[in-house]
Amino acid sequence: VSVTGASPATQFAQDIRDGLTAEPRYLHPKYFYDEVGSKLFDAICELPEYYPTRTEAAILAEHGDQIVARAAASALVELGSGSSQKTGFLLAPMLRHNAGALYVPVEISESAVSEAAERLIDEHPGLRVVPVIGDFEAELGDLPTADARLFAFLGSTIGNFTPAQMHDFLIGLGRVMQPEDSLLIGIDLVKDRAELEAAYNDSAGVTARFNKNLLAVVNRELDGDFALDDWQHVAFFDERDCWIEMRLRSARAQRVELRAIDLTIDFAPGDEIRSEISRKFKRAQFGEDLSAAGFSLEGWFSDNDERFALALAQLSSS
Ligand code: SAH
Ligand code: AVI
Repeated sequence: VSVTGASPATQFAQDIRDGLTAEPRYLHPKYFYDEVGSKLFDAICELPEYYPTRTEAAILAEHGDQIVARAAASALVELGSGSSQKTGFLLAPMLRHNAGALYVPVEISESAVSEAAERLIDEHPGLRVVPVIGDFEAELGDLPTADARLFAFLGSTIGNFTPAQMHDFLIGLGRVMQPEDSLLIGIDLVKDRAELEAAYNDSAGVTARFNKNLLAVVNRELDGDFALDDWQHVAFFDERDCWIEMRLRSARAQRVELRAIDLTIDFAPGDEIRSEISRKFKRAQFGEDLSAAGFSLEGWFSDNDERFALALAQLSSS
């Protein structure tokens, strides 16, 4: 099983060069997740301020059975599965209906997926796991087939796409899905600014370490010399675009060299690099976004405070 595209190393070098020479500068958030970054993300999920993970887990605990029953699926394809902490809420009911159910995690972080696969096989006897290590934004090659598959994209990772990227991603997904398949998407909902901003500015500083780890990844892969202590973590809610924006801000005048790609960049004090956006959604708009990409919204599961939601969708029948 494979995904197609340029070799990961070439793609990485190209993406970093493009992002750091663009105006404004950016880095692609998929590069957060080396082994250290994946562990830091897991630590974020445990933070008191980071409500999305525990809220989504509670929704899945309550509605997982019903979601799986409605999808009538014998395979779960999970995009950006990470350490698969919430996946059991879908796998357990699936295995009750179909003892030979199949789990297909699609993940860029090999370390996260191999640990998760071992644990899940231990916890769910009979489960078959076929990991796909690769980029879910690339053409999704030959995914395993089944009578009906449930595609899951949890954690509001879809919010890390711009609106245009999200549209293209959904169109691509529609092409690899069959009419019998279903799609479950976790989305973080618009709420009070203070609560949103606290989730990305935790008092223990874990999100700041996660953000700066992106520079450590670039240093390692491209023989770079970003000095992590000379960069500040910035995260704020941009009301106009309705997203949290994370940036890395240069604390002083500095020159950075990425020797492997012969790139030298001078940063002034206060210069910034955008490292992530994390969109916050509203139900009506999300339904429209789904239909614009050829899906219809079939189910909506949320917590009482409407902090987070799971949208269940199918390909529109036309
Ligand atoms: N689904 C988990 C993890 C979310 S973190 C949860 O809900 O907690 C986002 C995950 O998506 C990370 O594990 C990261 O490695 C993966 N990821 C991000 N961009 C990716 C890409 N383009 N292709 C494949 N995986 C990606
Ligand atoms: C994976 N993704 C949905 C997380 C988010 O909230 O956008 C990544 C993250 N960034 C900072 N904290 C968590």
